[in-house]
Order: sequence, then structure tokens, then C-alpha cells
Amino acid sequence: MTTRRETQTRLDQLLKEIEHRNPAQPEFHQAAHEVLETLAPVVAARPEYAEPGLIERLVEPERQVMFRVPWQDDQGRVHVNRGFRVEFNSALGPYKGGLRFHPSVNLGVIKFLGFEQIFKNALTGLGIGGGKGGSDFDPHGRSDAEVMRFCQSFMTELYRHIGEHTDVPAGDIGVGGREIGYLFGQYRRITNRWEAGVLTGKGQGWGGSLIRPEATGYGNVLFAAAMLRERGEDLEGQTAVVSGSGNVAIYTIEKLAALGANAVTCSDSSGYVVDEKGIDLDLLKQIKEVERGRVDAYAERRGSSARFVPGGSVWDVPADIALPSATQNELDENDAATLIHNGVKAVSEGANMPATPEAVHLLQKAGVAFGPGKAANAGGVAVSALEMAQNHARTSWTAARVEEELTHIMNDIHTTCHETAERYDAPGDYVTGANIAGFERVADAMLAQGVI
Ligand code: NDP
Ligand code: 2IT
Repeated sequence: MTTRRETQTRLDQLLKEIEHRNPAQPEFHQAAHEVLETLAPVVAARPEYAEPGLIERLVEPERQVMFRVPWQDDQGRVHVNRGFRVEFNSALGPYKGGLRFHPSVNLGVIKFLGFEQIFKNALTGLGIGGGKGGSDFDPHGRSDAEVMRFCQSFMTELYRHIGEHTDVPAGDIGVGGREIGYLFGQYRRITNRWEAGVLTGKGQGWGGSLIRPEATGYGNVLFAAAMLRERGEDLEGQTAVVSGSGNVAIYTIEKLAALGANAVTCSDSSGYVVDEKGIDLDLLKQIKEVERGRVDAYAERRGSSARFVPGGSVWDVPADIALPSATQNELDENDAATLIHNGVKAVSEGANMPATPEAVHLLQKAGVAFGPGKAANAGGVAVSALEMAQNHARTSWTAARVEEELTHIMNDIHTTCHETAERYDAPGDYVTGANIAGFERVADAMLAQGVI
């Protein structure tokens, strides 16, 4: 029987090898550290998990695709972007995960997202493997026609790697309903197949699921509510700080309001808005979803209750709960210290890896309930899996039914993480609970399916 300490030494050695074999991929290193630093208790307790090669296989993607994406802007100038799809692990089902279009995208970013997705998808219990993709294309300021041409060029290569039983992409930063429409159209044209289950996040009239746009934000609020309930509290009357103003942020703010809490902020890469009366969601949706504008326009149009703070940190705004919903590493140690100083009770990650490792450590040490993204934001991919189920059955469910399923799934994930943490002597540590519970499901399937 190996001890936890011996196991951790072996995992630390593996982490060094990961850094060496994957140079210049700091986000992937960070995600691998965050998981492997919590697995020693389960690997030490269950000898089958110490089998040579199991964790080594888990940290190596099954397949990584990189390709050229040439496209022409409205002036006829040619641009060349880079496309990615990392098919990380398919032990539990077809690769599943979003596409991100953002100038910061590179292979390391896509690998971190794909790695996280393996465990997140396992936690949903819905039979989906882990993958992620995207491009360094920047959709900001591009016309619809330019975005369409880009999506068509991107799909002209991607189509050969995906399929309803193979790999099922969806949205992420910079990829919403508009982009999924263009991508689906090109896939259908090239393949001459009406294969609804090849992409999720589709429009309502052509195979999309009700509540998919809302699912990540709604799910994160449900997860935060479950963490508070565990401590004998609820969301009613709580003030919340939310970062971002995209898909996840908007539906986080909406669900908070529905459960009696009040979100007083939103942000984008230009700065943040604080609104004493609470964010007016109709105005925010109009500016972000219809006009594709910036958050300073919100403050201009809202009147005296709101102000725009250029740059700065949204985490300076005092609140009971914090829901980071923009991007990775947006909440650092200083931000965590400010949140703690202001009496925050819970932090729940709508974005993927928004809190730095130092921030997570500080929050947990201070006794703040911390929901890691791979558990807290799993509602989006869970409803994607429900969209696949509806597509397969050629049916569509009511919004009420999808939302009921989402609520069950989020409560289930919360219970699983909570109980797993207790089982491995880390009560209240949702990071350890999520990592170990996700790992057990994937590792069991990998062991059963042999060395592949
Ligand atoms: P959107 O593109 O709809 O919105 C992203 C928001 O975050 C925008 O307000 C954007 O501002 C801001 N943002 C993005 N990058 C940066 C940056 N580098 N610095 C500051 N602000 C930034 O994306 P989503 O809402 O879909 O995604 C947000 C997060 O949630 C991501 O981490 C994503 O991986 C995660 N997520 C998304 C899911 C989904 O279903 N969509 C599911 C689970 C997790 P700006 O416009 O100025 O760039
Ligand atoms: O990070 C994520 O879970 C997503 N972007 C959603 C993935 C999906 O397949 O719905």
C-alpha cells in the first residue's frame, strides 16, 4: 500500500514531466496542477488507479488538430487565423466541449479547457467525453458577413473531425447562437446530412434546446444556492458581484434575480459597471445581445444609479457572493483578499478557471464556500447533452422540463462533490470533491476499456 505522501511525490514528478513535454502552455500546466494536486488520497486508497500509465494517458490528449483558417474581410483583404480542436478523452462518450473565438486562444489555452472539460462532463453523469476547440480569430467589430465567412472557412476543415457520435462542439467565448448557425449551415452543406446532434447551442427552430442559452448561468446560481444551503443560508436578499457581460454573466444575473438576490455589477474587457439598484437586465441584454455594444453604454443609458469604472477590478465592489463569469485568471490573490475583507460568503465559478490557484487557496483558508468551475458551470454542457438527447429522439422538451432536469443535475453534482470531499477527509472542499469524483468516473472507464 503506497502512502498519500509517496503518491503525491509520484504525481509531482508527473507534473514536472507535463511541464517539460508541453512547454509554453502555462494555462494547461495550471489546470493539470490543480487536478493532480488533489488526487493523491484517491490514488493511494485505490491501487488500480496507481497502475502505471493511467494518469499519464489522462493528461495526454487522444488527438490534437491544428489547421489554417483563411478568410476575406469586407474589403477583400485576406486574413489567416489558426484553428484548433483538442479531442482529449472519449472514455465516457463522444468528445464534447465548446469552441472559443478570442485573440488569446492558443494550443495551451485549448488544452487547459479540454482537460477541465473531461472532469466537468464526467460530473454531469450524461455520457460525454472531453474536448475543446476554437481559434485566435477576434469577432469584435467584425460584420455578420465577415463572421459568416470565417465560420464557413473554419468548418471547411473542422467537419472531417466531428460528428454526432464522434465529437460535438458548442459555444464558448465569442461563439454564440449566430456562430453556431453559420457553422451548422456549412457542416450541412459539406456533408449533405441534416445531422442535428453534431453541434449544440443551435437555434430553437432547428434542433436547439430550450434553456440551453440560460443553462450555464442558471446552473452556476443553482450551485451557489446549494453551497449556501449546506451552510444554512439561502440567496434571498444577498448582493452579488458578477464579472463579464456575455452569455454566462447575463443568465447568472437573471437567475439571481429570480431567486431574490441582487447582482450589482457586470464587466467586459474595457472595465466594469456598478449599479446600486441592481443590473437592469433588459437594458444589458439590449446592449450586449442586440447591439453587441460595450458595458459603458449601459452606465450612460441607465441614469444616476450606475457608473462605469474603466479598467479596475470588479471584485472591489462589496458583496455577499461573487460569480466570476468572464475568463481565466480574472480573480487573483489580491482580489480574493478584498472579497474576504468585504465579507464574501461564497465564490462560484461561472467561467473556466477564473480564480488563480493563490486566490482559491486564500478563499478556502478563510472559510469561504468555493465552487470550482468544473462543477459550478457544468449546467451548460449538461443541457448540451440534453439537446443531443432531444435531437436523437427527434423531439423537443418544454422549457419547464429542461429546467427541472438542470436543477436535478446541479443538485446532484453538488451532492457528489460534497460527499466525495467528506469521504477523502476534505470536508467542504469542493475542489477536491469535484476532481476526485470526476476522476473516478473517467479512470474506471479507462481501466475497463484497456490500454488505448
Ligand atoms: P461570451 O463571449 O458570451 O462573454 C465573455 C465575456 O467575458 C465578455 O463580457 C468579455 O468581454 C469578457 N471577457 C472575455 N475575455 C476577457 C478577457 N481576456 N479580459 C476581460 N474580459 C474578458 O462568453 P461566455 O459568457 O460564453 O463565457 C464566459 C466564460 O464562461 C468563459 O470562461 C467560458 O469558458 C465559460 N463557460 C461558458 C459556457 C457556455 O455555455 N457559454 C459553459 C461553461 C463555461 P469582451 O467582450 O470585452 O471581450
Ligand atoms: O466550458 C463549457 O462547458 C462550454 N463552453 C460548454 C460546452 C458545451 O459543449 O456545451
